[in-house]
Amino acid sequence: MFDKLTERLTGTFKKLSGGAGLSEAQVDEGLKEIRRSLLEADVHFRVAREVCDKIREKALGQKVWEKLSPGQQVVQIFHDELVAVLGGVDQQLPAFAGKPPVVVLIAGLQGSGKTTFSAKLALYLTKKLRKTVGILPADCARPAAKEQLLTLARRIDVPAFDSPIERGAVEVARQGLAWAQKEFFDVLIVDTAGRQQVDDELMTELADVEKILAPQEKFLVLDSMIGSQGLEVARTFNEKVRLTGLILAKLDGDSRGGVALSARSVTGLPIYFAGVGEKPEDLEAFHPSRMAQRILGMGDVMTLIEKAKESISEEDAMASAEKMMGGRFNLEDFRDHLRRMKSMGPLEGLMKLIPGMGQAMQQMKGIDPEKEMKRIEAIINSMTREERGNHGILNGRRRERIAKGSGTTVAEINRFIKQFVETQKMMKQLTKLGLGGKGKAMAKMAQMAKTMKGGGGFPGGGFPGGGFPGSGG
Ligand SMILES: Nc1nc2c(ncn2[C@@H]2O[C@H](COP(=O)(O)OP(=O)(O)OP(=O)(O)O)[C@@H](O)[C@H]2O)c(=O)[nH]1
Ligand SMILES: [Mg+2]
Repeated sequence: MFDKLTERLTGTFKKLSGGAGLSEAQVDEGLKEIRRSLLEADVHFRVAREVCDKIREKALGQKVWEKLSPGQQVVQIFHDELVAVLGGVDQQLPAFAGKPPVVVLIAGLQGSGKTTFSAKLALYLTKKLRKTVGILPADCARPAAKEQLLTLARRIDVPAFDSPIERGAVEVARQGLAWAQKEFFDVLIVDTAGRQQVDDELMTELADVEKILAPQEKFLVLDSMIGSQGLEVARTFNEKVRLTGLILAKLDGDSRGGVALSARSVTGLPIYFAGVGEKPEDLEAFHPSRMAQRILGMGDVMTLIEKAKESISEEDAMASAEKMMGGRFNLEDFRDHLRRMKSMGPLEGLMKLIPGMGQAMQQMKGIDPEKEMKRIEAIINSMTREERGNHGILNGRRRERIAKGSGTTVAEINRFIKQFVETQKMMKQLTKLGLGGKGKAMAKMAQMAKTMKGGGGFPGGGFPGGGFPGSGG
């Protein structure tokens, strides 16, 4: 049911995971998306704002982005925030213990899933908690309601009271309680009537029934599909009968999940159970952390972030490598290549992802690849398009102009062009050598980089974002 939300957030975090550090503006950009996703999932606007404010506070407060990438950190913070919104890590189910019979009142709007949940809870209490349970049909508004519950009770083999529904809910409550006491049930589950919407008659009846039964637990069943107006329902019921917990029915449907996220936060009530089907067995304890992970698609988001990073860099690396391999690249290609690399984040981390690069990097110690890249880009930027396409036309006058434009010297330009030409040549030779697969080619290139170190070569030329050891000095 959270598919849509998960999809949106995955996209957002994928975007966030691109850079190395996260600026305040980027955090805000990401949060805008998160907020939009939440609102689209029918999360109450106030809850969405609160969640985002908290994430922002935590994300910006955390200055050191060391172990996790920024995207991952935001995911982590968001995850923790979701868990908190959904009830916290330590949420526990009620024990249903106390002076018997412990009465559990089930309330909610029409069709929300009260009767179904009554049977589900009865099955849970008898099977899981080994309690003796009685079911009291107290929905006197609809004659068929009692029959529905009696049928369910028979199916799960739990005793149910033959309520005199024609005498009204108050009388049913009185007789039902006496029955439960006589039978020594540990728990009495009371299914009540629903309404199209919260009205006074319903509330008065509920209050009267409550007075007689003095229920230990008062659960409100919320249809997960209802959207954020479900919150109004929860609030009103809570005002009248002071609920003790929420149940989310139909969580198996394709609702957008807003109720799950908002209900707890707005009412302050714990969500205890989730209905995940029509059968009495289809009940789950509500786990905030599991739900948060489900919303986030946590595992998936994490691996996606990693995958995205790796596949982008490797694919790019391969594409460039292929071009380089034939020596079919000009200065324009070269600059595009540099730009693409720069937009992908920290060079060092990126280079480590490329097979064979780790070693080559060892050889480049002492050279700041970022700085080097900037310098080279400045040089290429100062060329005309024609020059970038054909370096052969770079005569003395042109070189002088380029040096001025890029804040370098003619000697530097000369050195750079020489290295560029050598790299082209080298790449052509490599191709002639007929290196096998791409991976092998990369390894070979890394090795070349090593041997060329200090020889005025251009070892980084063929590598994505590679440094240019010879060109700096
Ligand atoms: N898929 C799914 N269907 C459910 C779930 N809970 C209830 N339903 C279905 O929702 C419909 C209404 O459920 P009921 O339990 O009768 O709801 P109610 O609140 O007792 O309805 P009223 O007594 O008429 O107010 C039925 O068709 C149930 O089978 C659930 O968790 N998942
Ligand atoms: Mg019912």
